[in-house]
Amino acid sequence: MPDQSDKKNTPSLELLATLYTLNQLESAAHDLPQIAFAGRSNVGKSSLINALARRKTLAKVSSEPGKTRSVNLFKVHPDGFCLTDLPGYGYARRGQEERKAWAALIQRYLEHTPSLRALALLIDCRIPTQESDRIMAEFARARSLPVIGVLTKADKCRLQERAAQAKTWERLLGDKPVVVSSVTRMGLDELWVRLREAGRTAETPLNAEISTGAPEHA
Ligand SMILES: Nc1nc2c(ncn2[C@@H]2O[C@H](COP(=O)(O)OP(=O)(O)OP(=O)(O)O)[C@@H](O)[C@H]2O)c(=O)[nH]1
Ligand SMILES: [Mg+2]
Repeated sequence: MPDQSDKKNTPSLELLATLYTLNQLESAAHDLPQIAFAGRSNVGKSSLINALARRKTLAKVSSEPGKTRSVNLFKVHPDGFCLTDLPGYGYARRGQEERKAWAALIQRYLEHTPSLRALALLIDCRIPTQESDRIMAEFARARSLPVIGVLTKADKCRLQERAAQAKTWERLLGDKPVVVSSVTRMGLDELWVRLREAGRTAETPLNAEISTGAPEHA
């Protein structure tokens, strides 16, 4: 049972918008900085958002892949940036038309959200690297979008397996992934630190000049 001080230090999340269509995406025009949670269907994106918020039903979760069908923006308090829960990619059993519509929604979101500051790329620690994950990592690299690698479902994975996956992803992303479990809460504090750092960079360009320590002119 987490103690009260832990709860006080954990930011809270508020559902800000649920967007189903390209039109809604365009008209929403949210200019708050955003960190998108991307990953294959069933990797645990929505569960991780719930675990980060210490809430059970904030984001919709299902054991059946393809649960999240919309782009969902959760505002982080008190920081002011958003975590964006995306539909998962790579779910073969959906109809082709539906998969195309989702892919278009995800792509449009990623390509046309100027306030997107980073991508949290979620990878199931039990599943070998998939082409779709590599494509997503390459997409971010090509746009100089920072990627926070997140290995999910650590509770289901042996230590050795996790370490091997972490190495592979460190090579691909150039940075160590955070290993998490939404069940045991492993790695969540570390992930919050990484997310808050990435969310904060949104504010640095303006302030950076001011906080360099350069002497002021009278
Ligand atoms: N054991 C374990 N199960 C998890 C964990 N995270 C998620 N799950 C389970 O994995 C399944 C899928 O979780 P979701 O959070 O809905 O996955 P998602 O990535 O949002 O899936 P889509 O919305 O379909 O893209 C659910 O049955 C969750 O309970 C975890 O850390 N450990
Ligand atoms: Mg989901």
